[in-house]
Amino acid sequence: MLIKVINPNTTWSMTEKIGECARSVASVGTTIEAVNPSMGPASIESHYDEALAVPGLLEEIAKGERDGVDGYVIACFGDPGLDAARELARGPVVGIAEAAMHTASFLGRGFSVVTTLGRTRGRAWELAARYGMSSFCRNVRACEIPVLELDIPGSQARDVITQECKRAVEDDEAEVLVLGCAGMADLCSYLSAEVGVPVVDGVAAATRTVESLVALGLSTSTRSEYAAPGPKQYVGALRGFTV
Ligand code: 2AL
Repeated sequence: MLIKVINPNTTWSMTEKIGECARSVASVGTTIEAVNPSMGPASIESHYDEALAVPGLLEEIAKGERDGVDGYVIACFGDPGLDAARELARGPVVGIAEAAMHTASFLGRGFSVVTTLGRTRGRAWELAARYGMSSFCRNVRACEIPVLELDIPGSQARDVITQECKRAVEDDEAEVLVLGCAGMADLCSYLSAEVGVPVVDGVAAATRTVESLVALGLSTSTRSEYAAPGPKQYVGALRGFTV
């Protein structure tokens, strides 16, 4: 089975970390191809970043279709381009926020999301509502750590995130924690041991979810909304996206 894990930002060190995490949970016999787009923002921390990350992400989905990929993970907590990716791909496509939130809902009555910048909290709340997770999501907490700081050796990021996770358990009465950024994937077991509640990393959860769907022979319905987009001309810088 070939699963393509797409980091929609263009920072290769983060892509490597995400790939290692996905490989560490994948079954024997599953190949993980971890990639990032060749164009787009270095990190995704605003609606602007998110919008401009999507064309490069869709280019990777289109390439994956030519390469016979069985399923895809979108490894950014805003789940950018998820609906569009589902229209292009034959196999299942799962975002890390949706996989993490659904997984957390199996493990306790309420979870808190611990994320990077405060300005991304609105998107996380919006996704919780979209995925039917509003009654499980107790809070979305920000550490005010920029995404790329997670990759700097010796930064205070791990300590700040640990403290925020402890506050989530105390103040929100969260029974489960959800990591709000793909760049936090490597902190999952450390945080779980430190804080004493299950901590869900979306990269691992989405990788296993895609694996399960493929193994079950299940893929996105093409019945209506997720049917392949109709033929249309795209012009200017987007002319390569004409279908
Ligand atoms: C993210 C993420 O997962 N990757 C990225 O570039 N930005 N999300 C976030 N909330 O910071």
